[in-house]
Amino acid sequence: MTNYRETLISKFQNRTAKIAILGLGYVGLPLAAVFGEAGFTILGVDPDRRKIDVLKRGESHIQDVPTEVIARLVKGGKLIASTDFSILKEADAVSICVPTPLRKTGDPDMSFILSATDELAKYMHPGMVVVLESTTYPGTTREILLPKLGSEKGLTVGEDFFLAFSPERVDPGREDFTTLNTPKVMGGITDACSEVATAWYSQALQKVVSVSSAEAAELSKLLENTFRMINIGLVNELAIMCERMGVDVWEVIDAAATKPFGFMKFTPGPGLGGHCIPIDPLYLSWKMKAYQYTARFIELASDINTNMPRYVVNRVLDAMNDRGQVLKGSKALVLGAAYKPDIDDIRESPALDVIGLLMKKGAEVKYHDPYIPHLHTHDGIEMNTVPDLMAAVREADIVVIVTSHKSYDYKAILADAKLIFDSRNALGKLGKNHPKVVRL
Ligand code: SAJ
Repeated sequence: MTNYRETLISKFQNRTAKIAILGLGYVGLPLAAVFGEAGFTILGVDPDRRKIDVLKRGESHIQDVPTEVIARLVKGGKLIASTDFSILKEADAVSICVPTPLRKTGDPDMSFILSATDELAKYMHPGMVVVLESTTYPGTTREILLPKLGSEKGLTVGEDFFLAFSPERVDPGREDFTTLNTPKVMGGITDACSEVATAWYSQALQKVVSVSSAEAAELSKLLENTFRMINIGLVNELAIMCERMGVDVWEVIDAAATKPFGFMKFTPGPGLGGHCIPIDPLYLSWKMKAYQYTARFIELASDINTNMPRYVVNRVLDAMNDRGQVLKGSKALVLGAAYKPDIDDIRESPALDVIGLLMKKGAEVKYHDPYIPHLHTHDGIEMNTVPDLMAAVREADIVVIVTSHKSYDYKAILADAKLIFDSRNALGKLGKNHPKVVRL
């Protein structure tokens, strides 16, 4: 009777284990690079032919993975990239890093996990370890992956194969915390699963933290991002309350942030963007419905955050009205479309909502973003960034700062603009009590 636990652990220790990364996006490719640099042979699988063609040329399509790393791994035969899932039959270890978006209905879209698991199931063999990294609701690993990879294949988990969940903690563009040095939580279906998966990841990552179950690992990730979403909702509601009372919310938050313990600074804004924070918590509230429980904090915070674009546009209306101007027919310039500063990602960006709502109020809307050359609004309108920022600032009746990229010269913008609504306090002290500036 082969002891697959020992066999696998020794293969990880002597680097003879063949590692497959299923999904080569902003999570999978950095993970492939980290394991490749640790001396493993990597089988990179992704259905997107374009990604695979780029990798085969020894180039990287992910900003956090330098092309020279991919070139070195490909040239050394340590990274084999393919759209052909059948190479998984050679794998000893498989990490699944596929997207988990939401459907239009707000329910989890499990299609990527299901198709990846169904493909992998075709190539399952005794002596494999599988780790799911995609953020998902608690129970996914046990309820979906375990039957498809185990009992339906005649394999016994914890003996013939090993199955665990390990939440991704990749923050694209961040340089201080990377895949290599960010502590990694690992929770197995059985203790042996945790042990084998931890032994695997520990060969390359600096710190792996074992927890007692896959559910604990799945839920820890949702707590991390739900914590952020709820606290952002709190300061967004604080901004609404401060405006009612005529108090400067930015001053209030800065004052609270002087507390050296027991407080963590979050800042209000025009809404919640990105592919993690607005989405991950809804995986938890959705799952809780199966337990006849309403996750009220999540639903309330989600409601407040979702309403912020509309709140911002109403404040823009008020700012114009207070100056005897009408938004309808006016020229509005939205500054910053990416979902957060200094990146080129527009997924779920509140800028898309603000642009759409300004258009619905009859404004003539343009946008500028050095990272986002073009965009489609939720109503499918295609727009390109204005080519000449300062000309657009001078032409606009109101400039609406939505995302505060560092590259903007806010002093020059303030000098040339007629009126600015600053939803991010991008102008800082420049904008405080300035006749041309209204802040969230
Ligand atoms: N936001 C606010 N106020 C804040 C912080 C964020 O309005 O105080 C907005 C941002 O503008 C953005 C959205 O929330 O639209 C999300 O911002 P984020 O800073 O949470 O950035 P993300 O979405 O890139 O979150 C990722 C997450 N990383 C992972 O899931 C692995 C999150 O856990 C990280 O904490 C976050 O990066 C980070 O710290 O940069």
